[in-house]
Amino acid sequence: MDTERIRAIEEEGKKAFAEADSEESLRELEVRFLGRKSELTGILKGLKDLDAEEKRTVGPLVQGVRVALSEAFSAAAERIAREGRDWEAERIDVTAPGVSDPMGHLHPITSLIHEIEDIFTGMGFGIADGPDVESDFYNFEALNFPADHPARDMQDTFWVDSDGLDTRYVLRTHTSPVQVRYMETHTPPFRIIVPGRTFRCESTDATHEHTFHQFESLVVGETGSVTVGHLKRVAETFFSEFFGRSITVRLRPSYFPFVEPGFEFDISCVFCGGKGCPACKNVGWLEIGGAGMVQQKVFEAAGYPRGKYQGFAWGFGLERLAMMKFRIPDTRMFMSGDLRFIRQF
Ligand code: FA5
Repeated sequence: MDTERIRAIEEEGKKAFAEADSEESLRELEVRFLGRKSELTGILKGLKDLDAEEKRTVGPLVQGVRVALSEAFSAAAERIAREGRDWEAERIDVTAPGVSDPMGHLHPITSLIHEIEDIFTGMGFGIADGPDVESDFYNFEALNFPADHPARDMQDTFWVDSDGLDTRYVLRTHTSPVQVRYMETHTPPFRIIVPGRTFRCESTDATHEHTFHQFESLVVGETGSVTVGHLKRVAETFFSEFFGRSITVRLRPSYFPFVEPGFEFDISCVFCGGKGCPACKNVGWLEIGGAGMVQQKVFEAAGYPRGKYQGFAWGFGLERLAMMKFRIPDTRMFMSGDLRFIRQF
């Protein structure tokens, strides 16, 4: 075996790989020097026919050349890849300001619920909730709206198709049903708030939506321990903190079947402080929601003995409150899904 020839192949191959200047020519050289039909592979295949003495000298020599040529090939491939790169195009300006991904954020109503929950939990209130799809019993019956009672017309109702069910279901028209649900499983004294989504089947306008949010509050204790005075004081404390200014609450007699006495409650105008301005139509007060002392019939529906407990409840619309806080002219904006509106919060 011609060991000179083997060394010559090594020299030739190394030189050729070092001079290769394109991927294409490199591939051709790989076939020529390392391929299945290359001279070197031929020599490797012929090793088996050599005698033992020759095998010992030629074998390691051919293998060594093969390794050396493989390395020369890899080095050339790396060099060509490097030379072929457009460094200018790949330049990275490490001093350029970063581009941040767009981040979502909470809906203004959700943020408001969190804010209100913070204020109330600070006053020792717990937070309760109930289902959006509610039975007639909790939404009406247990709250002293008997079937066919005209008071049911106070709240235009979305009835859920309840064929085949043993009770009728509605999309809850207010958060008050949670009062009864909570009382069924808790014994006074307690104080809770109930933020939640509510639905009414009514024509929409700037102050009416079919889907909106209410905020219920319920405080119950032994008879004589919870009064209308507490209701007024808690409401004033909450609204003053919420609006960041001193707020007075005014109660006007009103009717809700589940409270007695019942009130509409207003707060002193958050814009003019009660002097009179366009926002409060010059009366100095803003209507907020309904309130009252819990009807004994509601306690009874929840399984409490008549006369043992006394409590107050109120419920108000969150969107209306948000409209005052952020000076939003139309309640329908909250549910519009319009990002131009949502992004302002
Ligand atoms: C009620 O829903 C009673 N459950 C409130 C209550 C609770 C009274 C506890 C006594 C004791 P009313 O139907 O007035 O009451 O609704 C309360 C508030 O929900 C309203 O003052 C208003 O702020 C808001 N609201 C009612 N309907 C809509 C509507 N369609 N769109 C937006 N807000 C509404």
